[in-house]
Amino acid sequence: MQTSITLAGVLVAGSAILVGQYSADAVPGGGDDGGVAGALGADVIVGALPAIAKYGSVGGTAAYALATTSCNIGDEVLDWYANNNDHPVIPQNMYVVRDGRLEQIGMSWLKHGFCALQQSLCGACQPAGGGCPPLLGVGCSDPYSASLNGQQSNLGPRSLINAVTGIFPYPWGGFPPAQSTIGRRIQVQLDDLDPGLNGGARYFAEGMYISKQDSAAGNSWNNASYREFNVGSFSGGSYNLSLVGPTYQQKPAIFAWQQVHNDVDVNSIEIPDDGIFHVGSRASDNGDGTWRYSYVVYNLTSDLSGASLSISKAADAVVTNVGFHDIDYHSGEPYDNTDWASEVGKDAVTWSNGTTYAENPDANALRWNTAYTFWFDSSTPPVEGTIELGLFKNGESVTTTGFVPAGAPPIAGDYDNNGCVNGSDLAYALAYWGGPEGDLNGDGTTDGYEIAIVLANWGDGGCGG
Ligand SMILES: [Ca+2]
Ligand SMILES: [Ca+2]
Ligand SMILES: [Ca+2]
Ligand SMILES: [Ca+2]
Repeated sequence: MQTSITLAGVLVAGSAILVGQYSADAVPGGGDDGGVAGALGADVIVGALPAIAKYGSVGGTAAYALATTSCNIGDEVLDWYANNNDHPVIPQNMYVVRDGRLEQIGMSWLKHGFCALQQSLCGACQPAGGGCPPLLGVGCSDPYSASLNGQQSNLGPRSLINAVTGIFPYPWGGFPPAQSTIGRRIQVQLDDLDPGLNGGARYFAEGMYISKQDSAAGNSWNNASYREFNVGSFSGGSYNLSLVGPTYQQKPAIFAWQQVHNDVDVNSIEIPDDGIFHVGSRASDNGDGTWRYSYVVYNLTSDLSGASLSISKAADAVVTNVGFHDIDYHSGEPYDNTDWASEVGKDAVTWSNGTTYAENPDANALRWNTAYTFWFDSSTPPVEGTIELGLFKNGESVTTTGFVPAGAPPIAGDYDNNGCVNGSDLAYALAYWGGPEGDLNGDGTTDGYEIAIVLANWGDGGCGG
């Protein structure tokens, strides 16, 4: 297998500590995303995503489940008790990269762990017991098949989990029974998979574990991994999906965007006493005098959650085609799925859910293990600038950097610097006639050449002459 080729863009230089199985099936993550591999304490990761199960569709919504093999790469035994909250919970997601950006297109409820085999996917295992004990030994791995992760009776809601602490009420209740076929499983729209509607698209599945022991040890930064899949033929009410290539360990699927488009910039925000966001940005030339700006904000473990995104811009950057894509909760989760509204201001483009936590705790927030996508076109090329993320539960905000629209380049002949060329600038050129002030071509004088520039650029910048 030629995995060494695909590794180049993923393994960061200087990432000396590698864990996991370095093979055609898995690419080990390193300590480059906010933590140190092999940290002390219990440390669960997703070592492999080996299979997908499919369940047909209802009304255009298809259901799938993703097999996940976890590893304990820490130095303490990891609790895995089924009948209390001392066990991991396991969300599964799907994403697509199309039209130059990554979008989350599928989301499941949480599979609750219920005993662990003691296998050796990630290396030497010190078994914590025989058979399937309620513990995962140091160095050991535990496989959950796709059908187990799709077992509706053992899937619980995301909304009860604090992703920072890994704590949730157990037993949980008060939710409607699972709808047959699609309830609680990864739900994805058939239109998002249809090859006729998604030419050139690439697809990625993501699995994650949350465990309160792993969280308490400060080891939850590495709990998501992703793997590519292909969309095949249609049968039994949905598309057949096949996983391809390695599992990228300890990296959420936002890094697949960077894998497909190497001009994606990803920066991480670690909020003290809360969790981690990854913020990706990309700017590409549309070839028609405009640039497309795309942003993905992925909440890995923040309980505060996101409520708004603001992209700084130069005042004269003309912004059009503003877009937004979220992922809708389902199967009885309490959350509102209303899309965020956008506003193009003078100095920023902003999306917001338009409310506060106090007003509506179930508003559409960017909660843990979800990615929202934002985009627009601008008349100007990119510079590095400020991206501000508003936090839902405390109303504060955090910032990082990424590609943002620069100001318009100066127009030759715009002597009064008002962004356009017209009679005012012609008057300047005539006033400068014969002298060095106003010279545009380095010959030390303002003459017919400068008048010609003013006339050639007449009306540029939008003042219409
Ligand atoms: Ca971990
Ligand atoms: Ca929505
Ligand atoms: Ca002017
Ligand atoms: Ca001149």
